[in-house]
Amino acid sequence: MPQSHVVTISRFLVDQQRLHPEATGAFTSLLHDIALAAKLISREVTQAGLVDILGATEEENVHGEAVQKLDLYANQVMIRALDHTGLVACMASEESEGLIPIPDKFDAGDYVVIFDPLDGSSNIDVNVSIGTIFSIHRKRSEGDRGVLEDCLQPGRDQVAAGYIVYGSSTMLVYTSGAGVHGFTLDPSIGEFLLSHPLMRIPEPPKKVYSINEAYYARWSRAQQRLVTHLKTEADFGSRYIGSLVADIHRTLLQGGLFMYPADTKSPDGKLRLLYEAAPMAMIMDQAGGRASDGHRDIMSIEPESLHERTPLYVGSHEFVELAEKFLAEG
Ligand code: FDP
Repeated sequence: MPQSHVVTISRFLVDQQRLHPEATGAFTSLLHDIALAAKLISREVTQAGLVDILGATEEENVHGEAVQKLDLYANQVMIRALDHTGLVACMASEESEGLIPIPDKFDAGDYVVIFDPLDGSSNIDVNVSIGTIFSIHRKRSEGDRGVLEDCLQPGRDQVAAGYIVYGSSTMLVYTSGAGVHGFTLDPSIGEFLLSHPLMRIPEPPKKVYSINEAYYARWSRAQQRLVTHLKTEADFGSRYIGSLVADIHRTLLQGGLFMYPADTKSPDGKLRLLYEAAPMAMIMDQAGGRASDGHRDIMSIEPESLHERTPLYVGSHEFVELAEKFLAEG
């Protein structure tokens, strides 16, 4: 069906900025820079099968996982898109152990950007959707440049969060606290076009749970009971891609419950609070859903370290509450 009008992400961001007369335009530019990085990463991801770029490098990231070449590329693209703009106070990334400072030769700004440049990277070689996740805070320390404490802020203090999913099409989904908006990349013109304004998790939701069920034996009794309940009594179906951005994107569009619980091997779960759980929590919250660590809201957790992990239960409000109820019963 022909569109009556086409809204590019640039146009949309400028229109949003106009709703806030006090805005300086810095935030609009920052999101614009992230959208540019997304296009560069998307180009490389879609060409990955064509060029000799696949396969792990010799290096390991700070979690001891094999780093794939595209991870390094995506990390560099994000850093280079943001470090020289004068908008960013400091950055942190899954691929870097410590804080990523803004080089002295560039001005620093007010925003702190934390990202996972290429999440789900074990899926690259098998052509499964992967993604970039970002979380934006305002610097709260006094100095000119950001410090670690600026990154260790709870999810509720995020000023924006989003992800890009590199799937059958590339989509950028973000919120700055006024709803969740999705843009699809039109590769023929190189523009993100508004395709999903004001996204809401469907009500009633699709009854789908998403978890790596192969870890069943490592779960707590309560977790085992929850999943048994969902499939035997509550009549749920199951979907698990094993790529967080893709699993969350499906959950946002259709409803359901995504879980990555604590288990005997990973007592704090596997997923990272600052650049996986917290940004997804803000998106879900803004879309009418919820995110929890099984006991408390992800948005309320005060982080203690950059790469801290958390169990994650995210998706439709009623399903996250159901999970919390089972876990509380022990
Ligand atoms: P990956 O290891 O491929 O990078 O946090 C990383 C992540 O993928 C998530 O994207 C995904 O949801 C999860 O790990 C999958 O973990 P399991 O293989 O343990 O299910």
